[in-house]
Amino acid sequence: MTVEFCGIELAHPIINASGTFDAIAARRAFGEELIERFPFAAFVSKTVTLEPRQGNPPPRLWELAGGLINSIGLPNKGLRGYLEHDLPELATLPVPLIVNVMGSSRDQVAELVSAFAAREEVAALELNVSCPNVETGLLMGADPAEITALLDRVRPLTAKPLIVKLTPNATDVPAVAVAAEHSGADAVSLVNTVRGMALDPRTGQPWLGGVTGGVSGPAVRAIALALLRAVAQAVEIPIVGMGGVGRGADALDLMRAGATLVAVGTESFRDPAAGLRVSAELLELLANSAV
Ligand code: RRO
Repeated sequence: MTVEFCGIELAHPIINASGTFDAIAARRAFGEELIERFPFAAFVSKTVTLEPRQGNPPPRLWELAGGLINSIGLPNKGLRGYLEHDLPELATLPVPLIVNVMGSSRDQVAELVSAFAAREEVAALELNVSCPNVETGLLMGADPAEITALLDRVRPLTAKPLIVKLTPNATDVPAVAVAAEHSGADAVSLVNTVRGMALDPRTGQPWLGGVTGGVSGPAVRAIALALLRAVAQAVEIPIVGMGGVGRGADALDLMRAGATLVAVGTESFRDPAAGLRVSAELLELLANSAV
């Protein structure tokens, strides 16, 4: 079952959520077998920023009954390090590469978009305007006017598909999606994580080094489904749905609500091959149902 997404042909509708699957580390840990049977139809890389970042202080994760709270804080090698070390290796993956970028100003995002516009290894760009763990990212993606200003600035810089990743932590998520569509976004993806917090049971103080974090996993599935349906009713551009997908049935739900592609995130931490299982289950369900 091939799927067309923004002019890119994919073998099936299941991709990874940015930052939840490290293809380079997976290759080291599991060998070429994982690469030959790659779990996703496209690979979305972890967010790249202009300058290298250390990320947030530990602890960075809290496990919930229904998922995780993360406060990772975008550790990455920065644009130059990514181009030099990661891009050559990611370009050898057997699937199209989508690079996720984030800046704390329009100029920073513009510099990142321009740099990747020139790289033929990159099939599409995902603009992360929705990280819950950096104040500026949250503000950009919560305000339709800010999304319009951002797209007006970066849209002319590349012919590659631009996917805007939406936060659920906004008053009016469909309004942000409409602003993205009107300013030339090719697709939107949702949801990034839902802001949450955990206390250390021994001290009563915040557990995470970043104090608050982003909730993901089964705990957010119903939130993602409702927001996806609302966004699908507001825009015509394709949607990448994500939020607590662990089975083919979860992916089918998001597709029924309007998603063209579905991303697996937190489930890949438990099972790095989860994408393969979800896509096999989804294809079976699609074969047996009139969607
Ligand atoms: O790195 C993170 O803390 C992070 C990012 Br960039 C994001 O977009 N979503 C998230 O839950 N964590």
